[in-house]
Amino acid sequence: MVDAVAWFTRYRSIGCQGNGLASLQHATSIRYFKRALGGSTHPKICATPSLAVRKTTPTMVLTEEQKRSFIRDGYLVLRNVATREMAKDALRVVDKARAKGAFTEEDALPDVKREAERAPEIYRMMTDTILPEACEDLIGKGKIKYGKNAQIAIRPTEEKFKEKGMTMTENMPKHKWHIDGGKGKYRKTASPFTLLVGVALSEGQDIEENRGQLNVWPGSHFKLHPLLRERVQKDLVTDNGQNLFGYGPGKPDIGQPKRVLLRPGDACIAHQRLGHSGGVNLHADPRIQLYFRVSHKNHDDCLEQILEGSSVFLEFEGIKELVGNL
Ligand SMILES: O=C(O)CCC(=O)C(=O)O
Repeated sequence: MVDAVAWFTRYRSIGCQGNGLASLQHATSIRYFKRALGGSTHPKICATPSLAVRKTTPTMVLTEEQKRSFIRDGYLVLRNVATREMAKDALRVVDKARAKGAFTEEDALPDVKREAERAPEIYRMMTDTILPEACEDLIGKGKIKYGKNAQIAIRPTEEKFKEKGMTMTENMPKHKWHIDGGKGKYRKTASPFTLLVGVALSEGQDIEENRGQLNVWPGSHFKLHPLLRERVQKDLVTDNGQNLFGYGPGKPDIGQPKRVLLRPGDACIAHQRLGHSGGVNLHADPRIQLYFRVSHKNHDDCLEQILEGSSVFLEFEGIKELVGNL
């Protein structure tokens, strides 16, 4: 019964940032209801400890308003995709790995880190939520595939910024954004995946202060897509593929950053071409977040086309009517 109450509470609270009840969706409610009654609603996950192809369902979780805001801003916040309990379980896995020394700057224990990133408590923060359906709503039903692993992203307190006099509320420098690169063929085409999906684990990120939140540059996907094409064509992507526009202040001006305010179990889905960054953390506690990378299942076959194609939404079959000629 307690579970059924918890289900009802979640059923009511899944929604877009600033629009708590907007996406009350039948299919989502059925999923949680079945889970509350003890029925298995878990996606089919292979025995391998990495993110595996998930059985897709013919459901729709995003409202038209949410899809339109994703098109406009390049990102979308979804509240309560995972329960607090799921987030706490995942956090325990991270804490254990940290206690063993993983996630130090030197990455002294990569195996411990890898093991943590493959733990079921971690990847179910993606697979056992509405996030796969939300990604399918954008990319197309039955059209998504996952990157190999989850990423555990930790942002410890950054004393050096405090020493430099940065205040709790001032914006991070406007050029401190990046978009993710990749290696090999992904480096050459600047398109390692289609969507970046972040799920918050640590508390305190819902406050408008520098607490290490993900920062996004809303709308920058429109500007960066053609600029990136130009860079690739001129062979200007010269760093190690992690940051396609380099790091200095000579980068294109894409406006001001916005902190993405999340509570544990909330998620943010961002277009791969959106300028983003982990924010400065001036708070006493480390910021802990998960990232999953999702692609259109034919992503590798259309890398050239993505680069040449005029639309930044080429792979977004689920919203093509709303995208129109953008
Ligand atoms: O730590 C964060 O929130 C940002 C992570 C990030 O920018 C990335 O993984 O590309």
